[in-house]
Amino acid sequence: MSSGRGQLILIEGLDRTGKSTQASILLDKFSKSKLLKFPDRSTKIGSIINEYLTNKSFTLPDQSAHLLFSANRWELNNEIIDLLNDGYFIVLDRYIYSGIAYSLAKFEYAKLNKEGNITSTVDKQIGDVNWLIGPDVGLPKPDLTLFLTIDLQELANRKGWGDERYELQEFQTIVKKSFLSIFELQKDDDTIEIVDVNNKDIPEVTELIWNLITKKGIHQLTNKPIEKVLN
Ligand code: NYM
Ligand code: MG
Repeated sequence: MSSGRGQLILIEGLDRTGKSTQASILLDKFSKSKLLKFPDRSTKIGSIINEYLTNKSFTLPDQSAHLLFSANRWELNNEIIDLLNDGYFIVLDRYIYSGIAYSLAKFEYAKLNKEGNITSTVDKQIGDVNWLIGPDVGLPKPDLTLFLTIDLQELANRKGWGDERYELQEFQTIVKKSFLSIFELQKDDDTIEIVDVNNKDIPEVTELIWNLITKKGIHQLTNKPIEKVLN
């Protein structure tokens, strides 16, 4: 019988790229698995985040909003560690890279002086990747991160955006650039994989993802220690 801990698999991407669909398909491939979605709106901090995302007249400094998303991850820190040690495979639907990418995108977006209640400030912290990663340092680091990427044209053809804060085509264009610039900075990190989902249906994307997972041995229990996010 094999022993060891389960692994932490993160699916990242823009809104409407199929993250949640793929995350739930992936869960069924493991006998012990758990889905965690960030932001987790069910916690105390999550309920403030939900208010921020859904109520455009509820404003917060961008620094505060950023720290709340990180604080929400810390609310689940012990649960993640315990589940992994208990042999669960955890699939994360968004996590630390969404945290950096969406905040960083606000900095660029604010420079365009657009309406739309996306952002409240253009303070330099929000454009500083080192500041942005700071509060997440020490959280469990995913064993594998899959970034689902898509052409913005194809994304625009998918059925409508919701009307939460951030769900604007023009903003998502900038978020995509932010994600790619963050992954460029991490290009020597072999736990990060960019998955091109253009012109692919759901089973094709699942196959791509599953091939990556098995090739890297992420589908098996492991004895490696749980890594931590570093800056
Ligand atoms: N989001 C998500 C952030 O801005 N920072 C974060 O740290 C995380 C985890 O929340 N537009 C944003 C991205 C999304 C929004 O997420 C709500 P979802 O997956 O649509 O519920
Ligand atoms: Mg959304």
